[in-house]
Amino acid sequence: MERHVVLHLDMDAFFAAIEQRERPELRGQPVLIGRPGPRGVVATCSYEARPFGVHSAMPSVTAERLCPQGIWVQPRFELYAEVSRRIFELVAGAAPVVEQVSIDEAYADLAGIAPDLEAGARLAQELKRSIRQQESLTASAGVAWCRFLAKVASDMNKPDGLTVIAPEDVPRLLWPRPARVIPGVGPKLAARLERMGIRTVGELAATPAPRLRRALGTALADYLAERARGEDDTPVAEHHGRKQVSEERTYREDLTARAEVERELLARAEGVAEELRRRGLLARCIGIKVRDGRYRTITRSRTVEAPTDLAGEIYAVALALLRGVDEFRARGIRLLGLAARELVAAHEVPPSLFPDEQRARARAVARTADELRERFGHDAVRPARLLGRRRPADPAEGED
Ligand code: TTP
Ligand code: MG
Repeated sequence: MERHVVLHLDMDAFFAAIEQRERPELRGQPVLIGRPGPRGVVATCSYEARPFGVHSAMPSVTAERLCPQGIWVQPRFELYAEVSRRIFELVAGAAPVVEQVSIDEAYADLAGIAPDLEAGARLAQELKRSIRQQESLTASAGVAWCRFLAKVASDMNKPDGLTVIAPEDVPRLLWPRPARVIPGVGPKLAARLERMGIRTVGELAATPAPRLRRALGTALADYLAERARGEDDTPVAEHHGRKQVSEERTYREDLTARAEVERELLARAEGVAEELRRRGLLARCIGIKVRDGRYRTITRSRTVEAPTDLAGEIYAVALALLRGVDEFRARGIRLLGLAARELVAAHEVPPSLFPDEQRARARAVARTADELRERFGHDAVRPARLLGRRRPADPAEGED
C-alpha cells in the first residue's frame, strides 16, 4: 500500500481552555467543566487541575474531593461547537483530506503536500501556530506514517506538543506504552491481556502469534499484533460529514393492515442497510418517523447494542419502535420513514473479543446480495416477504 503521512490533531483541555480564554480570571486556575454535586460528571478540566488526579467522565463528587479548590464552570456547548467549527475550517484549509472524529480531534492525510515526516512536522507546526493566532488556543499534534501512530504521538507531549513517530521509533516510543493505547483495548480486554502477562504494547508485540490467536481468536489477535508493530492501513476518510442514512415513503392511501405496514418497514430497512454497506458505515442508532392521515408526526429512536448495517437487525429495532406507537397504526399511516444515525466507519470498529458467528454469516450473505444486485439489477435479490409487493409508493418521497 502506498504510504501517506498522517497528522492527528487534538485540542488541549478543549472546553476548559476556551473558558480560560473567555474569562481571564480563570487563567492559571484549576477549572472543572461540569456541574458539582452528586449527579454531575466532569466533562474536562484545565491542566492546572490534572495533577490532582481529576479527569474527564469522573463523578463530580470525586473531583470535589480530589481538588476542593477547583473552580466549577457550567459548560457552554454552543460556544465550544462554534470554536470547533472555526478550528476545523483552518485544518481543512491546510490539508487535502480531513476526517474530524470528535469536537476537538481530527486526522488529516497529508499525501501530496508532505512527502516525508519532516515535511509533515513542519505543516503541523504551521497549523498549530495559526490555531494559536486565530483562536488563542493550543493543540497537540502527532505525525506518523499511519493513523494509529499519529494518534499515539499527539497524546505523548500534551499540552502544546508536536511529536513525530518514525517506524524506527516504535520500540522506543510505542512499546513502553500500556496496551490500552490501542483502540478497542478497553478495561475488559486489558484485564484479559494482563492475565496473559501482557501489559505493554511491547509485550504484546513479543507474544508469539499462535499464542495470541489461541487466546483471542484470529481476527482480534492479528489486529492487536498489527497495531503493536505500529502498523495501521486504515485510510483517513472524509465521510464524517454524513449525519444519517434514511428512507421514507408517503402513501396515496393510508396503510392500515399490520402486514402491509411491516412489509413497508422491512423494505425501508433493506434500503437503509444496503446504503450503509455501500458507504462502509455502521449505525449506532435507529429511528422511525410515522405520520397519520391528519398529519400528526411521531419520531422515535433507539441506540443499538452493536453498530449495525444489517437489514434484519435494523428492522427488528424499527418494529419495536413502531409497536410503541401502536395507537398511530390504528388511525392509518400516511408516511413511514426509517433512519440510521450516529454513523461510524465500519473499519473503525475493532474486531470483537467475542465474535458473533451468526452475525458474521449474516453480513457475508448481505454483501453477496449487494454484489448480485449490483450485477443483475436491484430486484434481483429481495427478502421473500417483499416479493409481490403491490401497493405502489407515491413518488413524492421525503415529504419534508
Ligand atoms: P478530550 O480531547 O478527550 O479532552 P480535552 O481536550 O479536554 O483534554 P486533552 O488535552 O487531554 O485532549 O475531549 C475534548 C472535549 O470533549 C473536552 O474538552 C470535553 C469533552 N468531553 C466530555 O464532555 N466528556 C468526556 O468524557 C470526554 C472524554 C470529553
Ligand atoms: Mg483534547
